[in-house]
Amino acid sequence: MALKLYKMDISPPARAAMAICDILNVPVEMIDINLQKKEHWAPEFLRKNPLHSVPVLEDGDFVLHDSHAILAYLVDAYASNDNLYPKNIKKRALVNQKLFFDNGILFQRLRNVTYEAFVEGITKVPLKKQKDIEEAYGFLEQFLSQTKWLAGENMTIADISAYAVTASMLYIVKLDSKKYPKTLAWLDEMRKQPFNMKYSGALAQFGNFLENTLELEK
Ligand SMILES: N[C@@H](CCC(=O)N[C@@H](CS)C(=O)NCC(=O)O)C(=O)O
Repeated sequence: MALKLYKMDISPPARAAMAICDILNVPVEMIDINLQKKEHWAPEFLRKNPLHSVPVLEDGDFVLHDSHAILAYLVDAYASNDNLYPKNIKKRALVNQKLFFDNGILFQRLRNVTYEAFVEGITKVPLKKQKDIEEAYGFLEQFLSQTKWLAGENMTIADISAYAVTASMLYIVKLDSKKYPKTLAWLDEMRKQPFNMKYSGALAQFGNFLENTLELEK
């Protein structure tokens, strides 16, 4: 039975979930949830995810929300090897660490700006929120100065998650290539991956919305 993925293309966590489906080449039915039309507040969607967020995965009667949990589950369940989410407990711990970093820090700093703009129509972005994003670039630069990819010498699901978020953040705060050369090189590498190229249109659409809507405090 095909998997079902409830998603919205411009959502970074949803794009990460879509990317892993492509990488693993699993049959999946993609179902659009339009946040601006408040489809995520429909009772049948809230039964799948009380947190009213995309993405949500259904694998038969197993329902899973949160992109990080979805990426980890899909690799465990459907990948032919463990490269993207190593079974070795120390390697896996480092991937988990960066997934939690993405969920707790990177994504929250993006969401602090985008949720207000997209859902509540608040378009002014105070300096503090811009500085928080800049600080997040600094964290990425430190990680990527230690290893080529976020969790070691191979690409993992942590890179897929963090790229989806960071690529969107760039439309709010530009990345200074002199200050963040490792992050720039990582972004270039990620951008070239076929699973990201496929969604570059959705990313650009989100970026246009941000660039045309946000008013950055100087
Ligand atoms: N930690 C969650 C975050 C998901 C999330 O917040 N998605 C946003 C779209 S980018 C959403 O659906 N927001 C609607 C809402 O929170 O009501 C994940 O990784 O899946």
